[in-house]
Amino acid sequence: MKNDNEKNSGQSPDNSLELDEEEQGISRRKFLGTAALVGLSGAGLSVGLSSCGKGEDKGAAPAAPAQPSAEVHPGQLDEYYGFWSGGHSGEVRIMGIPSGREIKRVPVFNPDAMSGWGVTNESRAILGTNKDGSLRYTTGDTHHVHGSYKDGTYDGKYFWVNDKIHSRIARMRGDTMETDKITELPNVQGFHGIFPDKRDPVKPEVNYTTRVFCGSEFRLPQPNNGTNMDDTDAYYSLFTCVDAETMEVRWQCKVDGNMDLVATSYDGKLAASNQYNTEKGVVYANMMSAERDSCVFFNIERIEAAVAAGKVSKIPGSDVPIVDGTRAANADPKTAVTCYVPIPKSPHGVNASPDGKYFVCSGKLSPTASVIELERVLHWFEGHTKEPRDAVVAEPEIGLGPLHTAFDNRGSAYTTLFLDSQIVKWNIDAAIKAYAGDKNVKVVEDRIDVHYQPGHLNASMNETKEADGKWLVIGCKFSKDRYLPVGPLHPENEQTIDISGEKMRLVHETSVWPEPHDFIIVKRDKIKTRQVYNMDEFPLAVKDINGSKIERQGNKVTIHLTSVAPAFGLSEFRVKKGDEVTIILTNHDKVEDLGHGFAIPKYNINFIVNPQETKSVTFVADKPGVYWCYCTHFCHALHLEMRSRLMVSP
Ligand code: K7E
Ligand code: CUA
Repeated sequence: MKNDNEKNSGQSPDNSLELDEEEQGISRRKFLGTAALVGLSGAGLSVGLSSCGKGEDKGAAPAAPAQPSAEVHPGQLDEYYGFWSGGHSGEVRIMGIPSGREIKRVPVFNPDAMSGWGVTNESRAILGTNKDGSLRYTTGDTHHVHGSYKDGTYDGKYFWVNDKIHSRIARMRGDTMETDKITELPNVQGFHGIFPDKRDPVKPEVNYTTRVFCGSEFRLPQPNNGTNMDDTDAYYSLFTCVDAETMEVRWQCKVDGNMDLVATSYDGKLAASNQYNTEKGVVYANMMSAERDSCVFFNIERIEAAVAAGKVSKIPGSDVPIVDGTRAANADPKTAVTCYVPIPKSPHGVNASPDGKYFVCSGKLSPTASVIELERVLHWFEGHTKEPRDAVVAEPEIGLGPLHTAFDNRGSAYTTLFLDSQIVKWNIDAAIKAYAGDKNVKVVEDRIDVHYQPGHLNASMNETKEADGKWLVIGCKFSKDRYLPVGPLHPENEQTIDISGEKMRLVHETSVWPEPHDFIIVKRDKIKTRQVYNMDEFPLAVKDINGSKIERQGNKVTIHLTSVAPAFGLSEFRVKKGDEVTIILTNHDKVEDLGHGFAIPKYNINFIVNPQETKSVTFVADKPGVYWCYCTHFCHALHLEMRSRLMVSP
């Protein structure tokens, strides 16, 4: 283990013994810069795939005392929960960090045969169904998971995740780690960035999350009904505010450009989204012509005042109040609801520093990271500064293809360099001094190769005031040669870096199935889960342990069923062909992890019930014969005997 650590010990590629790392970084950048940027405009972001990270790790960092290890021994628990998006799997995954062990896959937008998500009546009601009873959507695309806040840090109550494909926001409960609500956002496509607010901007007592903000990438004609598709200049996108508790849409704000990621300030006053394609292009080439795009800031208090005053419009077919946040409508800072801060070329990612002072926004076609001082954005809104660009207080050159930035608790930022296949560690204060003209500061503190093409990264407790600067996990988009080949599609690679010292140290990697985008790393004591449900939470519960029975009303049959290992409350039940059958199953077992499954062959039914949980399914008994309903979840020595016989007479 130690040898491995040393081998991958975070030295930058070192072909010359004399150059210091800063100089190397720059020469490497200059060398690659022209070619890579030319490549970008032609062949897309895949340039550099074959040239990166070939055995360049040489030498070891000076041995620091008691270096943290990512190894978690058998029987030991991880120190952090990691909440991972699952990309086009439509799910959320929970990992132990630093070990990288996958602990749970939470079905969100994806039907799931184990839990019965999309099968049970309860989950289908959350997912949404069509008039014919079919699921409204069976696909999803999750990118960003974020947790609810209290006092500037995670409170473990809720987690939200976006669905980019159908513009839905889902909420997962922190105590059961199951999805409990899904809302489809109206009037938008390409819902990508998502971030909860951290407190209310005007009510000091509300020091916790009450809103979730959603950016949308794609501009659309409105109303989007096929009558106005050719006037692409009139397309626009909307920033959406969702109520954290009710999950209802509160308001939307019309903006220019495509919105990407979202960040929120610790005082609740500002939310922001980085933007690309401020050119309003509808084809690729036109989307990257401008030298600068923006990071658009939303003044939450002013938007909500406009909503309260009725200064809103509506799109036919939708009741959501819309505030005008376009540039043209917000030229006067004193009344503006939005502020467009110019940022070099197609930024991807905006992240809030844990000291509450800055947002960092990186231009993926520019080798820079822009540091925006929030105080100065507020000054602009008050009319004290003239240009939104005055809010930029640093813009260091850090490397090629900068995407996302994470932070430690010592003033350093860590940015993924997609094209360089590196993580760069840089100092925020030094960058600000350098921008102000100080030539003697060293901005870049360290670089490390990662494998390969990193997208998101996140540090432990990073997006809170309790950022602890211990672990940094990198979501590498390509694993290439790091795992046994498994056919055309390789896994992706999550690499763990120890950031507790001056030098970054790569200590661990684990494969993940495509495609996680973003993740958060939450100290385990922030999360309070429960393992046993309360039967009273379920209105349909069959509470009497001897209460299993069959009820018939016309051709509607309800089977009230209990489970106690290793038996269901009824060993058989008879219905007639054509009956609409509802099975309500309450698990009376109370022992932690003692769940049962319930599967009906040929009827496409499969779900589990956790201890003290109730679930129901409804189906039409259209196939006569005997069907053995069996327990799918190993529960008891006599688990195979745990069955009930469904008999459908012709
Ligand atoms: Cu893949 Cu946050 Cu959707 Cu960046 S996003 S990499
Ligand atoms: Cu009950 Cu297996």
